[in-house]
Amino acid sequence: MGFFDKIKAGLTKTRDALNSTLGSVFTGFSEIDDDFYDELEESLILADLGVETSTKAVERLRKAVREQHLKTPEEAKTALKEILTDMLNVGDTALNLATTPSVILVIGVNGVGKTTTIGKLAKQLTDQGKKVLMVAGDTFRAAAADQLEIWAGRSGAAIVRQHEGADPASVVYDGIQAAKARNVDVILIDTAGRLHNKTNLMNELNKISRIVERELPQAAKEVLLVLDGTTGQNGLVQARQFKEIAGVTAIALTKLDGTAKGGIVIAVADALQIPVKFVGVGEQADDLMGFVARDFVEALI
Ligand SMILES: Nc1nc2c(ncn2[C@@H]2O[C@H](COP(=O)(O)OP(=O)(O)O)[C@@H](O)[C@H]2O)c(=O)[nH]1
Ligand SMILES: [Mg+2]
Repeated sequence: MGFFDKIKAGLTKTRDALNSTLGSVFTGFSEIDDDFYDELEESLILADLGVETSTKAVERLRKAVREQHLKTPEEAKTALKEILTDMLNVGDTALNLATTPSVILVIGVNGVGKTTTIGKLAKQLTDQGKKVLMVAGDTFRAAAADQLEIWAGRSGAAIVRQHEGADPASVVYDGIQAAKARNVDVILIDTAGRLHNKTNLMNELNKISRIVERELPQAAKEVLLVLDGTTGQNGLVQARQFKEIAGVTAIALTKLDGTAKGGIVIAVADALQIPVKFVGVGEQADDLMGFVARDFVEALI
């Protein structure tokens, strides 16, 4: 299955939901009037674009309709797709892997899909011929490292782990030394996500960042925030907190296959102005997809 078909399949629930609301807006109105805009805004909010982003999108559509003299809802639909695509384009969607090694620190709340996303990334990167090392920085539960171990088996990526309860920063230190010794291309760092204690989490992430900065000052670094797409606007609240504490450079939205609220992707990109670089649409390695704004919007509407 190509990218477009796959993202389309992954977004089935969202598209079905949108079709029943948006679809009737675009076919139910013969002209573009205030009622049209009101119903449009309501269906965007229902798809979880959030009030702020939905309002902004509709404002921009009003402007486009005025300036481009659009007459029919069908023309407005095309313009809306352009606007949503543009709102999603907030930066480079490719990972910055410019140096050897480069570092991807993966953060996010418990259960959102961090470890799975790392495993999928490890598989994809090794398939591209890159040498990958995963660091089991979630030392809170041994199961997290075991889970990475399974992905190491699948992908041929190396893994560095310590005992349960070990200091995550020390595991990261070990991982970096191993990566240097073995000429690794990409270091993927897993972390625990216990957001219930913000200060602890902030200290832990700061400590990890300091080690990375000290040991690899020249390396290309990404801080990849993983968000669970099924949590809707809650994900946005989490994202704001992580943005504040960890200098997020990229976002992965997982579990879009399990939600009718895939519009959250647009809300997140727009509200945070951080590029969504990946979307997860299932549990297999190739279910993590590099993000293409235009294809996403086409698959959505
Ligand atoms: N359907 C689906 N499940 C996913 C996706 N990403 C992760 N999961 C599942 O979500 C659960 C939690 O994932 P995990 O990686 O352990 O989360 P972590 O606590 O953030 O490390 C696991 O059962 C994963 O298989 C996805 O894109 N789609
Ligand atoms: Mg995990």
